[in-house]
Amino acid sequence: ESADVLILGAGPAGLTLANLLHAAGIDCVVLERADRAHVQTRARAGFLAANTVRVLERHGLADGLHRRGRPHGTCEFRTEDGSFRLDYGALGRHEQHTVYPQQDLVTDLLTHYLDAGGRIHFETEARTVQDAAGPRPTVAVQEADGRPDRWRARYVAGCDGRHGAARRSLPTGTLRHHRDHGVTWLGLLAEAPPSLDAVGYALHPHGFAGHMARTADITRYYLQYERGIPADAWSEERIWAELDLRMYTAEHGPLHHGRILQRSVIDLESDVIEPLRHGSLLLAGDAASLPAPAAAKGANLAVLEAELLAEALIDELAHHDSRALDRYSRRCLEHIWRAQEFAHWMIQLLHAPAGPDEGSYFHEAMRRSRIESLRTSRTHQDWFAENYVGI
Ligand code: RFL
Repeated sequence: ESADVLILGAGPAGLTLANLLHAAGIDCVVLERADRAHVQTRARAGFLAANTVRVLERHGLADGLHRRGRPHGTCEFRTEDGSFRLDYGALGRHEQHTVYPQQDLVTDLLTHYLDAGGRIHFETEARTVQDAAGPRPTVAVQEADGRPDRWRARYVAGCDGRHGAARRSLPTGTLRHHRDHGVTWLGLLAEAPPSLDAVGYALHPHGFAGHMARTADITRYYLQYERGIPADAWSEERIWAELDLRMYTAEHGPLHHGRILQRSVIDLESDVIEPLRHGSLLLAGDAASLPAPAAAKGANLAVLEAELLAEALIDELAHHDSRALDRYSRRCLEHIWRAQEFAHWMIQLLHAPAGPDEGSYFHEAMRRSRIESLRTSRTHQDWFAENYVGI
C-alpha cells in the first residue's frame, strides 16, 4: 500500500496536516495507533492561541470552535502577598485565547477530513520508518488484527507524539535537547464549573496550584506534586483541601468542588529535536518538540507546524518547488525555541526552585521580585501578554 504522504498520528498536528494536504489534492493517508473513540475523547489542551484560530479559520476548520469555544483574556495570580489580575487580552498585541477542549478540536478536524473523503486507518501502529534518508521511505506497521504490513510513501510526516515511531526512527546522532525541570504536577479534570473568570495561578508555600476553565461544567486544576508518587495517592478530599489552601480560598472565596474525572502525573520536561527533517521524514507537533505544559503551547505549536509543513509539501509535490521544505526545520525551530523559553520562564515564575537551589532564599526572593514586576510594570505585562497568547 502507498501514498505520497504518510501521516503518523491523528492528533492536532496530524489531522491539521491531513486536512490541508487533502484539500490541496495531495494523496495522503493517516495511520493512527488508537481507535476513533479514544482519539476523540482524549482530554488534554484547552487554550488555543489567536494564531491557531487564524490558521484553522484560513482553512475552513474553525466552525466548531467559533460555535462552542469561548474567548478568554484574563489571568489572576495569587500569592501570600495578595492577588492581582492581568487582562492580557488588552495588553501586548491585544490577543485572546479561545478555550476549546482539544478533544473537540480533534473531533472537528477528523469529521471534516472524513467528510471530505480523507483516508485514515485507526488501530494501525507505526513500528519504524525505514529508508528515510532516500526518496522512497517505508513504514512498518501493525494492523488492528495484529497483522504486520508495510506502507510506501514519498514523505512521512511524523506527527505521532513524543513516544512515537518517527522519533524512534531518527538516525543515531540526531540531537535531542532535553531538560527536566525537576517539578511534577498532578493534572486534574474536575466535574465542577470554573470558580474564577480567569486562569488562576497560585503560588503557595505548599507549592503551585492552577485553575483553568474548560467548559461550563468542567475545570482543569493542577497541583504541584511530589515526584514519584502515583496519581491516585491522594484522596479527593485531600485534593480539594490542598486546592482550597493553595488557591487561598479563605481570602478569595470558595472553589466549586466536584468529582475528579481524570488525574495524571506530569513531570515537567521539555525537549527539542534538531533538525526536524531527516531526508523524507519530517517531524511536527510533540514529535518535534515537547514544551512543558506550563505555558500551554503544545497544541498551538502543533497546528502552526502542520500548516508550515502542509505548505512545504504542497509546494514540493504539486509544484516541484522544494525551497519551503528545505526551510521547514529552521522556521519551526524559531517558534519552538521561543515557546520553550517562555515555558521555562513560566516554570521559574510558578515554582520554588527544584534541585540544588531548593529552599534557596536567593531564588525565592528573585521569584517574588519577578511577580512584583509583573504586577506593577506595564512593559513587563505587555511582554507577558505577547508571549502568553502569542506563538
Ligand atoms: P498528540 O496529540 O499526542 O497526537 C499524537 C497521535 O499519534 C498517535 N500515535 C501513533 N500513531 C501511529 N503509530 C504510532 N507509533 C503512534 N504513536 C502515537 C497517538 O495515539 C495520537 O493520536 O500529538 P500532536 O498532534 O503533536 O499534538 C500535541 C498536543 O496534543 C500537545 O502538545 C498538547 O496536548 C499539550 N498541552 C497543551 N497544549 C496547548 O497548546 N494548550 C494547553 O492548554 C495544553 N494543555 C497539554 C495540556 C498537555 C497535557 N498533557 C498531555 C500533559 C494539558 C495536559 C495535561
